[in-house]
Amino acid sequence: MPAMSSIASEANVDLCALFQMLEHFDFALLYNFRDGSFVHLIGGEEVEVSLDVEQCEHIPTKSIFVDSRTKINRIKMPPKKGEGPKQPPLIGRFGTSLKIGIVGLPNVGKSTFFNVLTKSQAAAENFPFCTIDPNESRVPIPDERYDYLCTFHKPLSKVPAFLNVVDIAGLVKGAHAGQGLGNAFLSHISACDGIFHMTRAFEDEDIIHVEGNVDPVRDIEIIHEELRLKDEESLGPIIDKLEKTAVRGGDKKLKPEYDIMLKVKNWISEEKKHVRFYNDWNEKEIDVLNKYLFLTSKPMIYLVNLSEKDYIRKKNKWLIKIKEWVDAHDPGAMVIPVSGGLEAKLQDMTDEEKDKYCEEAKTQSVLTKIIKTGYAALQLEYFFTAGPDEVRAWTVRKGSKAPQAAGKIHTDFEKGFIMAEVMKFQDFKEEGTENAVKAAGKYRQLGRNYIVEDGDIIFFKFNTPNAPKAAKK
Ligand SMILES: Nc1nc2c(ncn2[C@@H]2O[C@H](COP(=O)(O)OP(=O)(O)OP(=O)(O)O)[C@@H](O)[C@H]2O)c(=O)[nH]1
Ligand SMILES: [Mg+2]
Repeated sequence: MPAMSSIASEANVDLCALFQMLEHFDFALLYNFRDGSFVHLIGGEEVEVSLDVEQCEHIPTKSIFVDSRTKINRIKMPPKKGEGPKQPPLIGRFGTSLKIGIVGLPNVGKSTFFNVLTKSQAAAENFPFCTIDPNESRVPIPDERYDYLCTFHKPLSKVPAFLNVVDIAGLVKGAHAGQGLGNAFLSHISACDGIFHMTRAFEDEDIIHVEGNVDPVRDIEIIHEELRLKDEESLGPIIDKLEKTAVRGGDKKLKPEYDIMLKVKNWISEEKKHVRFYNDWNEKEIDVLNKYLFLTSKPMIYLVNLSEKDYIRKKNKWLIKIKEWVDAHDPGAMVIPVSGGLEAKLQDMTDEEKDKYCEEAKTQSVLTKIIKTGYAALQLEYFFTAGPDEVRAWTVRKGSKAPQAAGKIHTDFEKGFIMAEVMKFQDFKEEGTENAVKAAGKYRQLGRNYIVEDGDIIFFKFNTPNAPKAAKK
């Protein structure tokens, strides 16, 4: 791995000028086109040489070309707590039983990935359209806090949080018009709330590629276009119907909805964009979008399927191209490199074998990160109830208030809500016991406006006659 200076000098870049330029950046990443490697530069001074494709997902939009071979991408530092960018608008079904679908061209490794993710046995063979009916399974969310609580309480019953994942048939060009599995496929995506978009960046002549060669950027565009065209098609009858009632029928109540749908139509059909690319939908617009649940409004996470070798060495010529494409078209979306082959291999090993293999290859599985990212993309989080009877994670929508969270356990908890007694996991771990947390003044009694935070350990107090006993701790 060459030092930053050698890359820069190879590229005939004036180092002083380069550093001056970097002073404006928090953190930068220098990309060498010749070997596809990365170099990190921090604050324009310290040079930390490391190669880390995982960082790809943090690279936002702005890029500066230094010359034809070398390029600097600006990287924003992770936002400080409380001052992060505002969350993208939440468009989608309300509820907590949400699912995320694995979408992509046929034969790119979706079922292989689904199997390792969910420890399932869905058919994954080397021919397009191996999957026809969707396979659905749920994956427990790995969480050290949950593990700690289980070890601490040794409860009779343990219930972690789950991510529901659906393995969907491959999509080909023309699917919106019925090609391949066409509309059936698209309706399976429709039933999902988020998308793991899997692309193939591994070369293997034995594995059939429906487009003839490996080109994940082209493949991403094919999928995007199919989803967009399907939304365009769905829009037609919606607008016709609204026009009939709201415009010609004079139903004034529906006029705002009609106007909103015209705006959506313009965005999808004229601008040729996905619904979620527009960040400024207002509340009324979101209400309408939530009614129709367009395919292109679903949050998308890009999974780049690499060969084991590329994944381990963290290099692949497509990664930066994919990242650039995503930044330009779907800003803010995550790109996560994965190797279905490696993950499948690791899964067949014992824990010791796995540790040894990963240590020797200097690599690690990325499944946990993918699961957590998928869950967060659905804007879900969980709180815990914990005690000797049960340790349990309860899924809620981000931003839920205490009574709503209580309602997840039992509707009576919500109706008769008195207060939430809340411990932060970190306090519990540091203090050692609930009593110690209380003694340290960190056990809080909070009212109905308290917004539950991920990982809170909560005991609800409520008063409803004839209700079951309070949530067990
Ligand atoms: N070399 C290599 N082959 C892979 C990898 N992942 C999957 N494959 C192979 O690619 C073929 C297709 O894999 P599947 O998981 O069935 O692909 P799919 O995307 O579900 O395909 P459809 O259901 O037909 O859309 C199988 O022969 C897999 O063994 C990988 O990371 N590397
Ligand atoms: Mg499949």
